This record gives sequence, structure tokens and C-alpha cells, in this order.
Amino acid sequence: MMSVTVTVPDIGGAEGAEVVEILVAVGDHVELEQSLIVLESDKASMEIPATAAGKVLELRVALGDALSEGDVVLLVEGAEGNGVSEADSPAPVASQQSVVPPTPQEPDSDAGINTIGDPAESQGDAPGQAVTAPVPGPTTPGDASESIGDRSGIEDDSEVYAGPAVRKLAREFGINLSLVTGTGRRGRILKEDLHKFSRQRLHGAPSVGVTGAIPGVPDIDFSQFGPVEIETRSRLDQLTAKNMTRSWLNVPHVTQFDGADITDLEAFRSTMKLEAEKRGSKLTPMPFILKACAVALTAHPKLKSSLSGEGSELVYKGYCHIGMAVDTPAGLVVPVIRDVDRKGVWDIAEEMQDLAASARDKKLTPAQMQGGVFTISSLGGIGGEGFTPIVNTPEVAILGVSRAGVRPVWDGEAFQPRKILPLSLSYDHRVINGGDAGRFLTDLTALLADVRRIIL
Ligand code: CAO
Repeated sequence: MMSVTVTVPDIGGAEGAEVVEILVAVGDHVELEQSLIVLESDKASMEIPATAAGKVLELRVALGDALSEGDVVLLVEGAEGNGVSEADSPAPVASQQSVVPPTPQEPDSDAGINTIGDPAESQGDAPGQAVTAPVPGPTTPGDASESIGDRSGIEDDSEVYAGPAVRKLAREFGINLSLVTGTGRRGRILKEDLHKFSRQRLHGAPSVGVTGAIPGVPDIDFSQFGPVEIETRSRLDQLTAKNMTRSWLNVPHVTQFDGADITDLEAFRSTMKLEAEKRGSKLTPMPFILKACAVALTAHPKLKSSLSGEGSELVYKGYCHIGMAVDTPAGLVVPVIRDVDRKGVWDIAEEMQDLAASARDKKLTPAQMQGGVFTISSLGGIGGEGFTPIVNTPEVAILGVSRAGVRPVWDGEAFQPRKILPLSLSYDHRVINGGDAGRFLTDLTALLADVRRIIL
């Protein structure tokens, strides 16, 4: 098996760039384009990719070395790739052919920019605040998107200082780099810093010395104030807590309130009571609300979309599966009714009751809780005038339903007693604007005010 020499490609003319990270060791198997080392010039840092796949035979660099184009990084045992064969070229020298063809780029191009504080972060800020430099050459096509992705990690901090490998790892772990304290030279964030940060998070400890980190709630010994009992929370409760926290911390929530006049719906529902009994079913307002939501969601597909591509894409779904929050003794679960847009109210009512029963009997399968595009949380059977539900991510909106009550409504001449159903729509403001939510809720209340519209 021949050995292949990997050298420093064209790094935009930077001379004597310092080796600040070595990402592989002798004996490791490297893949084509895998990052091998990180170089740092006075303007930027850049990853040097493998131009051959195989086992690392020899590392020719050490931390702190100053490298320029053509310097040897390491030797790889393997034939795949376009590195320079030792047999062809016995002594690697600085004049060796660059193993990565230079890809000159415009200074303002995104591709290949690996920055210390990306200017795109400070759009609207005073120009020149961020320290940055374009780095042509060593990047691969994939790096362009990574650079864009990097920005999500440094949203609030134009001073984040980390190499691409660390940024990639941070994205994989969902860590916002601006919350991590770098212990490397000049505050550079190292992989160890990410590991420490993750450990601290797992143990619920606040990130020490981190500006803007969320301080943990202190653990208090309540027995000092009086008798206490300690109950271990169900796994479901703990999971719900995690999901709620994740949504609360990631999603900028807005809640919009409205009231649907369901006087006519209630009159119609009461005429159907006998038929419901005959069918062995129960016709509460909920199946009508589910059906009306399906119609409104079809008309406003953004409300049932999801964010993707680290915020750069919106996924529109061609189906309408709606989740329904069910409070069980074991905790909160959200079974999903599939294709609500294609089902009649009777079918929805029956499926809803079956799912709620399965939920209480802990018989729901994972598949019955997946695929929802929107969630309804109803406290109508319990009480209350309104609440602000938390979006069930990755969905972008959730409808809270409170208890309907008779309210005086002015008809232009007199107050009329009307049955009003309080609705609260919480939405992800990264996706849904007030206008989107307002139009959706207006259509929904109109559908509930006259359910004949549902079949139109
Ligand atoms: N306004 C007034 N009355 C309402 C109402 C509303 N918005 N919603 C339901 N009701 C009435 C029903 O008509 C029913 O009355 P009757 O017994 O006289 O017919 C009674 O309240 C109880 O309804 P329900 O809660 O059993 O049934 P539902 O179809 O409204 O709800 C489901 C279905 C699955 C939500 C329910 O079974 C359940 O689990 N409820 C518990 C509440 C809950 O978990 N909510 C989620 C909160 S988590 O964020």
C-alpha cells in the first residue's frame, strides 16, 4: 500500500499560519475531506482537509508549528484520493504540488469564510466591529453551508472564537457557542470546553462565568421550614419537563387570544345528543374544534409547517395530523389524530375517545404520538378563562381551548347572551407573524361560529 502525503493547500497567501488544533492522531483512519488540523493566521482560522482516505502513518506537524502552502501535514496509508504519492515524490518538500486546487473567492463570499465573529452577525451594527477574514482554498463545498450554520451558534455574540470542528460539534450538540467560555489561547473555544459545558448542563449546573447563561434554580432543603415528602417524578413527567423547557428556551412565543361564538354550534350539538348515545359516542365541542382547525390549517398551511435547515427552510406538510393533549395520571401525552381534514366529526369524536382511553391506560404506541402538525390543548372540561400553551416543537403553533361560557354580546341594539369559547393560540414568532396568527384565528372562530362552513 503506498503512502500519500497531505500538504497545506493554498491558504489565501497566509504565511506561517499557526497549528492551533490537531484533530487526528497516528493510527486513526481518516476519510476524504475530513478535517485534519486547524491553522490560524493573524486574520482567520481554517481547517485543512484530508485529500486522501486511509490510516494516518505519520504526523509531520505539532501544535504551534508555523505552516505555509505546500508544507507537509501528514502521511496517509491508502490509495483513495488525490494526494501526492511518496513513491512518486520521495521527499515531501514545500514545492510539492498543492493537494487541493485553490478556489479563489471574492472577499465577501460566504463560502470558506471561517471567522472570528462573522460580520453577518452584526448586520446593522457599526461596520468593522467583527474581526474576520475570507480564507480561500482549504474549504470544501460542504463548508459553505457550515459557515452559514455557524451563525446560529453565535447569534448574539460577534466575538465567538472557535474553529470549524468545534462549531460543527456545537451544532451537533445544539450548543450556542456564545454561551461557552473558551479556555484556549486568546479565549478560543476548544472541544474540551464544549464537553465541560455539556456536562454542566446535564448536571443542571449554571455555566460559571458565562455572560448571559441561565442561572440554575438553587436546590433548597425545604425540611428546614416544616415537614416534607419527596416523590420521584414519573419518567413521563420528567420527559415533559425537558420538552417544555426546550420549547420555552428555543421558541420565541407569542399568544393571541380570541373568543368564538359557539351558540349555534352548542344548539346543534344538543340536538345530536340522542344520536350520539345511540352510536355509543360522546359529542363534546372538541371534535368540532379539531375539524375546524383542520379546515383552517389547510387554508393557512404555514401554521402547520416546521422550521428546518437551522432556520433557513420551512417544511410545508401535505397532511393534517393533529395532536390532542391528554392529561393522564402518569403525565401529559399527546396522541395524534391522523388526516383530520379527511374525516367526519363522528369519526373524529370516536377516534379521539379511543386515543384518550388508550392514553389513560398507557396503551398508546409511539406511532400514535408521532407526525402531528399542530396541537390542541383543551382545558374546556375543567375550567378557566384562558391560558398560554407552550408550542409543541417542532410544530409552530398550538391552540389552547378554555371553558365556554355565556357572555353578553352587543348586537348593535342590545346585549345578547351568547356562548363564547375562549381560544388562545401560541405560536413560534420565528415562523408565524401576528398577521398570520390573526388571520388563522379569525377564520377559525368564523368556522366555529357557523359549523356549516366546515363542509364548504
Ligand atoms: N367548554 C365548555 N364545556 C366543555 C368544553 C369547553 N371548551 N370542552 C369540553 N366541555 C365539556 C364536555 O362537553 C363535557 O361535558 P358533558 O360531560 O356534559 O358532555 C365535559 O366538559 C368533559 O369533557 P371532556 O374533557 O371529557 O372531553 P373533551 O372532548 O372536551 O376532551 C380530552 C377530550 C382528551 C381533552 C379529555 O378527555 C381530557 O383528557 N381532558 C383533560 C384535560 C386535559 O388533559 N387537557 C390538556 C391539558 S394539558 O396542557
